[in-house]
Amino acid sequence: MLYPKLNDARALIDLSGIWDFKLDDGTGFDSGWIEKPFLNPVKIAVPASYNDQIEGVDFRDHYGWAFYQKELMIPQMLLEQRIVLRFGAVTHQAKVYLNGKLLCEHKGGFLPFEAEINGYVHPGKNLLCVAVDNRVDYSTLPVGNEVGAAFFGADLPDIPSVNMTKQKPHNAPNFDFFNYAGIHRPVKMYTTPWNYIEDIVIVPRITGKDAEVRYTVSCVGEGEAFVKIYDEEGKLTAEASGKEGMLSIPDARLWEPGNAYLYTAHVEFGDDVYEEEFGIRSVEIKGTQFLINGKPFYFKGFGKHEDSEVHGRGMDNAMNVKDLSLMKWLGANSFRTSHYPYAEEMMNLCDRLGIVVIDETPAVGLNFGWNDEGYAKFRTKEHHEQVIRDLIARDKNHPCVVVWSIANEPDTEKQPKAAHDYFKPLYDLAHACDPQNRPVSLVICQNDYTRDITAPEMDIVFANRYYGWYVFGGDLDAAERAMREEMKYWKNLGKPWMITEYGADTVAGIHMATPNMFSEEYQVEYYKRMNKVLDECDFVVGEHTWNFADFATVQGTLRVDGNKKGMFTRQRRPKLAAHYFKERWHSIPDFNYKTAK
Ligand code: BDP
Repeated sequence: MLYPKLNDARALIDLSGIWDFKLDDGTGFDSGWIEKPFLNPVKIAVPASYNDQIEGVDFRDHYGWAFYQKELMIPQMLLEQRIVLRFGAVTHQAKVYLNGKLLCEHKGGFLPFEAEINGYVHPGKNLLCVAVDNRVDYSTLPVGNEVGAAFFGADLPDIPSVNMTKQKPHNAPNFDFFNYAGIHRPVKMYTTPWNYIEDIVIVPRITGKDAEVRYTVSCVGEGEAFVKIYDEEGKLTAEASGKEGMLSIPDARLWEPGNAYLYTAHVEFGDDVYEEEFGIRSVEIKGTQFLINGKPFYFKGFGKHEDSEVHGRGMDNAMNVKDLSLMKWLGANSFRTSHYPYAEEMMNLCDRLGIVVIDETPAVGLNFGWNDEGYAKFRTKEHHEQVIRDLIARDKNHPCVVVWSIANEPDTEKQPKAAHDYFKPLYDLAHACDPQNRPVSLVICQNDYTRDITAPEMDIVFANRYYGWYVFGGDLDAAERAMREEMKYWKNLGKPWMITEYGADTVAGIHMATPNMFSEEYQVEYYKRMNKVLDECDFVVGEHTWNFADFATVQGTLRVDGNKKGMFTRQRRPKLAAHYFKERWHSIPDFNYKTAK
């Protein structure tokens, strides 16, 4: 899916701003909320989560539908073209109405969707209404526990005062981040000519000093397609006609981590024009190495979240720029979009700044928790297939993306065969969808790894490990021994292995000469011990700490004002560990770290 752009052929209108808003009271769909402007609406900013913008538990912990409205002015001249309304992401489910009529519906809170609106609007004032559902359950990604009051209560002794049927229906996320909701990413209206470019696929291949670029342009309507490739100085380097073909780029400049170079494919089709940026780089796995442009790459960076005060999970360009700037400051070169696809604006920035991305689907929470029915309970398969298709369709041309992560911490141990039957087809699907055929993996959790038959079949092993925190918390000697012991097992697999999460909750400001858990010193000691083991293993191709910054979670006895495993506070102030990693990562090169030893 193309990112909306303003150009000679296309108009673009950003609908960000203050919208009208109402939480559903159970009557929203039946009492005309989608047809008539609200009386006394709440004013709310778009894009952003609604939860933290307005005070009160009702907003923060709302369960179910909420309604957004906006008056949509359509100038007559716009109607001469095809008009598309596009949402960057609405979390988790959306129904969009124009002048009371259902325009489109979308399931999944982290990927874009769009619809042509010409048949739904008239010149002048129109009413746009977006209904948003934040409920998570066994059919959604991320997964929520189905804590119907009766279900939860069923396990409890029959004591009237603690009977859980007293609880209001609420979300019970099976994941460790706050279930923010709302119109999270920009809403845009753009136009195209009636015959238009629908999609562009670019597959570069390095051939010695030169490169070949295979392209496909999908178009709607009649016409001929032309493609011109420009370099960063605006010099024409190759051109071709036809909807698919191969272009040769002599003396190609490569896209490299930390040293990005972007070409522009200028595509014309009839009256339509679109410019897609792309990079020339290769990604390949050879033995235990992860190669970018033929050289062994070492991932230094983070698992992240899209999370900040007030905005919640709302797209925040300033925060994205800041986070990448802090990564450069630290000498990091990469991150994983844990635990859902990030905003397109962030992906564009990573292309431009040469930051390497592991691109993850929203499949988190596919583990059994306290309820042991296993895989049979999940109703996610079709939706999971859909998010893999849509994620790859959105991000396929990004040079920054080097691996697809199809899930975070599913249970691959208690029912190894059921897990394999669920994930192997999804792994195959991801490969089949990606024109660049990047490596595919999933992220495994701390468990009896010897029982797992799924991870060993992935192209690279991604493992989250918490020795020294959830396992052997406070005992770093035991933690180091356990980690070293486990690595012997993985060494035999003969595949590249990367730690995708490791960390210790750390409350900024707690200092100790003899480090205890939660102190800044413990976080540093913990990382030193783990890194010692990682450095001993030549098949380890990267270290992503958990997490880049402290982030909001559901309330609970394990979380003091959120998850505190950040290397930065939620306000992006560095903890002691940031200074330790700054030194470490600036001394680890992006390429040949292990091979040079
Ligand atoms: C891992 C999860 C991550 C959590 C982290 C933690 O992948 O989402 O936030 O543990 O507990 O299991 O901090």
